[in-house]
Amino acid sequence: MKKTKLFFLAALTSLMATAQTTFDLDWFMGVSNANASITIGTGDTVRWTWTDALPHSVTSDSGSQENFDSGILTGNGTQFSYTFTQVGVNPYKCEVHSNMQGTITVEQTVSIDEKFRKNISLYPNPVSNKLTLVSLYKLDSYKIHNILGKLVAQGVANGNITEIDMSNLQSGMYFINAISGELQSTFKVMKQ
Ligand SMILES: [Cu+2]
Repeated sequence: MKKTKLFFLAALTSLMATAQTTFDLDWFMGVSNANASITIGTGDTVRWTWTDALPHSVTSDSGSQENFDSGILTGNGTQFSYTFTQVGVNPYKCEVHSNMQGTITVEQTVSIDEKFRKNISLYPNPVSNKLTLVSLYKLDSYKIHNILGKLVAQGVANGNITEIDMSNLQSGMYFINAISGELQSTFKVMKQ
């Protein structure tokens, strides 16, 4: 009985650990390198969506681990997907606009929780007033606990970029809990 349960748990864990993800990136004139760059696991797919009416391509650059090229496509809502299978670094660009570029970093497949965590950044830290949370997963909500574990603030997150006003919190260490569906991750932030 015990062995069966353990086996089931192990099977479930390995299933979760290899779940593949599709990451969405907006692709448009003026996109920043940071917003066009992402860390994924082997077997994950990146899907670029054209969000302006200009012609663009998604084209791997020299030195890229894998070769991919959408060709030059035009049209708001146009999409190009590519599944990365090799560990490595993939700089890419738009062949029409040389300032549109980013990097897809592919690591050995990691759990969804790890991917979630790796694709969230918070700044500034330490923070005085406004904390910005950038996540490639669209966030639903956030919670802030103090060092004693007391919930001191919470709110609805606003998709990929969430701004949190921390101006009325006392100085000290806080734990920011970023939540997206079933996924959540906690980050330490110092309030000045
Ligand atoms: Cu372009």
